[in-house]
Amino acid sequence: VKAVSTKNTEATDEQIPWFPRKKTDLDTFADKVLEMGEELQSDHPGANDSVYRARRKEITEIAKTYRSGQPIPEIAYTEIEIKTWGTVFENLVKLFPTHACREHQYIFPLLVENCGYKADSIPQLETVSRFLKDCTGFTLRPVMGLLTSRDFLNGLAFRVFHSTQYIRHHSKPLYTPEPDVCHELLGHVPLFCDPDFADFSQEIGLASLGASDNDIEKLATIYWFTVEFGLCQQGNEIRAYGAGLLSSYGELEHSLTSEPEKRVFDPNKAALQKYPITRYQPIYYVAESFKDAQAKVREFAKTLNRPFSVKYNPYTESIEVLDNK
Ligand code: HBI
Ligand code: FE
Repeated sequence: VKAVSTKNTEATDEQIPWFPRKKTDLDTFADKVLEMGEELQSDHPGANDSVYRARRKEITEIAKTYRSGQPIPEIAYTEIEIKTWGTVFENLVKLFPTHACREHQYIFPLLVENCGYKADSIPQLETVSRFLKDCTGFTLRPVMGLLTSRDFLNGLAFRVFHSTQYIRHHSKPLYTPEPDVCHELLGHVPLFCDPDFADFSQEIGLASLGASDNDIEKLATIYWFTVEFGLCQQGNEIRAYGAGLLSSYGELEHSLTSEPEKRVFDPNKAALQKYPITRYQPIYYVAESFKDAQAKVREFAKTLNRPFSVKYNPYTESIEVLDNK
């Protein structure tokens, strides 16, 4: 194995970018956030609301000081926040029976029963994380905002999903320009409860460890077309499994109409596909199954240029680096 940098540095020909070797290494990502972490961009619905900004700061402070293994502190959500959640919740549950994939439909009632998913209360990340751990070994870890693609994908290698804990601004309950607790809990969490989907997601994460910047870009694009905006074939029907769809009333409906183009999932093609981020997707990829998607991503990962392979050891919660590719 070539020299592995000990700091977070850019990839060079001689150097493999630093990557976390054990789960606790993810603590180093805690205060590394991109835009809209503590400071909201001017076009954000909450940008000029000082009460909202102060609230965000209060909540992101938890993520900043969180360390691996600790219970995630509870948030006493306000009436306004709960009302926003309720609006999103009520709208989405109307579409789930006809639009969500069978894995989502199977787990959703269990989240209602075990984690208190309902319109008039926002589930706590700690409660959800414990349930998720029982299902697939995935856990949640609070995050201040958007991480780099590299850091975010690296977390998946350890079956860790970085989750925001704050909620979108109440002025636009069905819109958010960034992940929030509605997107994480209603979109992502149900799928991470599925063993095949969990394996698929970890596969992308493992491929991202020590990958070149160019390969990170490809893996992030595959993540976009699967974990965020994926559709899947279920019998004669196409259904949604991507969290960006399952947490957006408008796009969930749009995705299953005949308007957007639907293509069979092929990571080699999806990795290079351009996509818009501020409007509904014009193209969706349809997976045959999560097992099939995982096998395809594993084959794809072998074509990336990384001079070693990795294996996750769940007993030590650490990565084993294998010299041969
Ligand atoms: N960071 N906190 C957080 N949540 C995400 O969903 C997220 C991210 N960073 C990058 C990202 N998603 C994706 O767009 C891909 O780049 C992996
Ligand atoms: Fe997401």
